This record gives sequence, structure tokens and C-alpha cells, in this order.
Amino acid sequence: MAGVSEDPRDPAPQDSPRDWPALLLRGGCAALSGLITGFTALGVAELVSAAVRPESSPVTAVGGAVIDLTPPPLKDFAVRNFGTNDKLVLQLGILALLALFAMTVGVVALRHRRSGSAAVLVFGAIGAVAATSRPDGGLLDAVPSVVGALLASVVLYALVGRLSLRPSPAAAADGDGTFDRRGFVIAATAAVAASAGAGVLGRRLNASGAADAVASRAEIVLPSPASRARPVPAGADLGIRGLSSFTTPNKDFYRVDTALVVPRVDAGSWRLRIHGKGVSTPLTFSYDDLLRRELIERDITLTCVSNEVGGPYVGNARWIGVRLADLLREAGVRPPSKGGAADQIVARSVDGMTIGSPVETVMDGRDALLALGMNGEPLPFDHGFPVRMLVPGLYGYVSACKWLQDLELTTFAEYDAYWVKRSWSKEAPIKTESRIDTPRPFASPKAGKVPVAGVAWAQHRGIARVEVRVDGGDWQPAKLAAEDTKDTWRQWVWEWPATSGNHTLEVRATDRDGYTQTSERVGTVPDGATGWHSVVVAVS
Ligand SMILES: Nc1nc2c(c(=O)[nH]1)N[C@H]1C(S)=C(S)[C@@H](COP(=O)(O)O)O[C@H]1N2
Ligand SMILES: [Mo]
Repeated sequence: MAGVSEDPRDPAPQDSPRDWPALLLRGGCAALSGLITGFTALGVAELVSAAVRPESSPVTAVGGAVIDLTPPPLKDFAVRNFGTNDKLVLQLGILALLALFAMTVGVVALRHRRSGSAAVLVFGAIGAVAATSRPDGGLLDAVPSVVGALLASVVLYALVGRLSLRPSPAAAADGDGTFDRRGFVIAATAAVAASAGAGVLGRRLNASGAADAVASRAEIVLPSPASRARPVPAGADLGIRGLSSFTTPNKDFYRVDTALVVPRVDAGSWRLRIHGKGVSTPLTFSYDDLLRRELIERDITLTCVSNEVGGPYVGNARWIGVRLADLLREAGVRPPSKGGAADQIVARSVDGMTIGSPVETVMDGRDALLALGMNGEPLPFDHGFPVRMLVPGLYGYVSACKWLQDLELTTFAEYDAYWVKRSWSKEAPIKTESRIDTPRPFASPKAGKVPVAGVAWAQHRGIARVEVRVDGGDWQPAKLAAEDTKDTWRQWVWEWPATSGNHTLEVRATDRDGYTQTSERVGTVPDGATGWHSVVVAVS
């Protein structure tokens, strides 16, 4: 043994050089086994989720849990920076983490086969816990994660087994070995093919569940409303280039919700329950029950509390629905001012969202709706099909529950809805706001007459005045477009005699209560942003 290092700490004796390419190949195959294992878990879980429900698939469930657990400032950051792509970014992030973890587990399994498989089961348990603890989750929702993880742990055990060393005549001399490369490739290919098959089939089945909902929507013919909205006045839309259109087309209407999978509810089996404190007659309605009632049509501008000054989360549509106050009265509900026991109405969606609105506001005579139609068609899935709530004058998170299925009368003292638990205000009337749509920030219009135009809103109060100023100078009155209703936004324009150079444009609105927007900048949490929208332009 002369010349051979006896030091057990020496990993690579000099005269017995390790076969690095072979080591790397084996390690790489181990990491690949881990990846394939992760793929198996997800593919199988997707297939099983088709038998349970699409939302129970682990990536969706973990994503939903992450959304619920994310602290509001971070959520705000995500919405601001990724916009409506925030959910895609979240899912890609989860997949990337999962891939890293899976490769690590594969390498660990090379040394400790059982520990590797155990780690896969732990990951399955995380998916199972996330799925069952979703607000609308049940024990059954654990099944896709559990079955996926069990099969995946077996796959990992089998794949890594193919990587065990077989002493070869050449390797025996220096302690390195080779593994059954052909066996590994066959096993890995089989695992990938089976997992992909399960995943694709699962996706198909989940999509066909949605097909019933799509078919139910396609069959709906909205009857003409008993009370029509009056036609939008001719002068409500100034038709200026770059200015938001008065009515926001459905495809351009902002979307804000926590749903990773947009719920696809079959209108045929949909039911709405009204129950709770002070309800003398609990009621249940089907979609057809609502369609047969007196329908009203109204223009209402919806706004999100997460809208930053100058932000995009506001839109105006023509809605068709039934008066919520009528249904409440039929159920025996009285507002608190008439001795009613409940001051909060909590709307629950099929995906477990809870949204609480003041009973007093809903019953004060304004057009609080259970909406079935949006801009002449049944509600799009993204916007709450089959039925959503709308209360003119209140931010969406306290009024506009989509995919509605339950209305419970309770009190603000007794129950905090989803966003209230996350530090947003219990009550949140929409603040008076204005936004410059054109010119765009950093635009470079030519010197001369430049139309500065935008929208202003103060739902259920109405806009009385809009003013613009340049470089902190005197406020100039803007021309207001014709008012549709006090529940809708209002366009405005000011002809700016622009001179060349850099300029800052600012806007402020005054509502019909006489309140003028404050210059004080506050963020969106807890009850909506304030401050003046400003735009910097370089006039050439
Ligand atoms: N079920 C459900 N309804 C919901 C939400 C949600 O996350 N889930 N978000 C609310 C919020 S915060 C807003 S601003 C409005 C947005 O409605 P839209 O997406 O149709 O514009 O929906 C409200 N209704
Ligand atoms: Mo919102």
C-alpha cells in the first residue's frame, strides 16, 4: 500500500483520481430524478384534482395560501409591479422553488434513498395542508396532493435505485462504479411519459368541468329590463384621443381578485342563500328566479381601494340586475335606522372570499344590485358570473363580491371580512379622485394647444368641478363632460397653451358635497389613496 494515502479525510487520493465526469453524470441524473419526481407529483395531482375540483391542485392551493398570507404591503407591491400578471409571477415562482427543491431531494436520495422519498411526502403534506385550509377547502382537497406525493415518492425510489453502483472490472480498482444507464433512461422516460399523460388528461378534465359553466352562460338570454338606464348623454364622451372611453368595454375592464383559477359556475345549479341575524324568512334563489324578477339597468363606476393616485383600477359599465334591497326586505331585513338587528351584510363567493357592506347603505335607496349582466351580456367569468354584488359609492372590497353564493346578515362587531382581517377598513366609501389620461407621462407634445384630459369620480356624490394647473401655477377650470349619473365617472378636458420645455400638470376634483381633493398623499391602505395626480411632459 505504499504510496497510497491512508488519511481517511482525504477524499481523493492522488494516485487514485476520481472519475469526475462519471460522478457528475450520476449527480446530474439524481437531480433529474428529483425533477421528474416533482413533475410526477404535479401531473398525478392534476389528474386527481379533476375528480375532486380544479382548485384542489397543489400549485393553485399553495398559491392561494401564499396570496392569503402575504402581508398587505407586499401584496400591494406585487399588484403594482406585476399588474394583472401578479398571479402568473406567483405561480412561476412556486414552480421554480419546487424545481430547486426537487433537484436537491434527488441528490439527497442518491445517498439516502428513503430520506429522499420521505422529503417528497413532506412536500405533499404542505400541498395537502394548503388545499384543506383554503377558505372554501375541505378534507377532500388534500387527496390530489397526497396521491401525487405518494406516487412521486415511489418514482423517486425507483429512479434512484437505477443509479446504484454496479462494480465494474475497471471501476473496482479505484472504488468508482457505473450504474445501469440504459435502465435509468428507460425508467426516467417511462416516468416522464406517464406523468405528462396524467397531467394533460387532468387539464382536459378540469377544462371540461368548466365547459358546463361555459355552456350555461352561452344559453342565457337577458330579458329587457323593467327599468332601463337612461341613454348616456351625447356629451358624456368627449372622444379625445388617449382619454378613457366613457363606457369601459368588458375586455378592458380592470380585474382585481384573489382567484388563481377563475371560478366557472354553472348557472343551472347556482343558488343564492339569504340568511342570518334579523332575517325572518331565509330565502334561496336560483339564477332563473332572479332572471324572472324585475330587472333594472344602471351605469355604475366601480373602483378598487388598491388604486394608486392616477392608477388603472377603475372602470365604468352598464349593469343589469335585481335590487338587493328588495330581496332583503322580502327576507324581513330592516336597516339599523329602522330597528334592524344586523348592520353588516356579508357576501360570500364560491371561492371563499368574504365582503362586508353596511346594511344601512345597501337599503338607503341607491341602486345596490345583484348584477347578472355587464355591458349587454351575461357577466363575464372574470367579473363574477353568474351573479355579483355592486353598491354604488363603495370600493369593490366592501361591496362588489363576484361569484356570489351566500348573503349573511350579521354585525360589524361580530364579523371581520377577508380584507378587514388584513388591516383594511371595515367601511370604505370611494374617495373623490381625478386622473390625467392624456398627455401620458413623459410624452412630448408640440408647443401650442394641447388638450389635457382625463376622468374624475366621486360615486354617489357626483363631480362638481375639475381644475388643472401647470408648474404649480393658478388652478384653471377644466371643461366637464355631460354628467350621466352621480354614480358614474365624468370626463373633463382643459385646453393647454403649451410652451416648450418640461412641465408638470396637476389635477384636482371637487364633488357635489363641496369637498375638494386634498394634496396630502396617503397610500391605499387602509381605506384608499389621496393626493393629486400629476404628469410630467416635455413639450417640444
Ligand atoms: N370573489 C371575489 N370577489 C371580489 C374580489 C375577490 O377577490 N374575490 N375582489 C373585490 C375587489 S377588491 C374589487 S376592486 C372588485 C373588482 O371587480 P372586477 O374584477 O370585476 O373589476 O371585485 C371585488 N370582488
Ligand atoms: Mo379592490
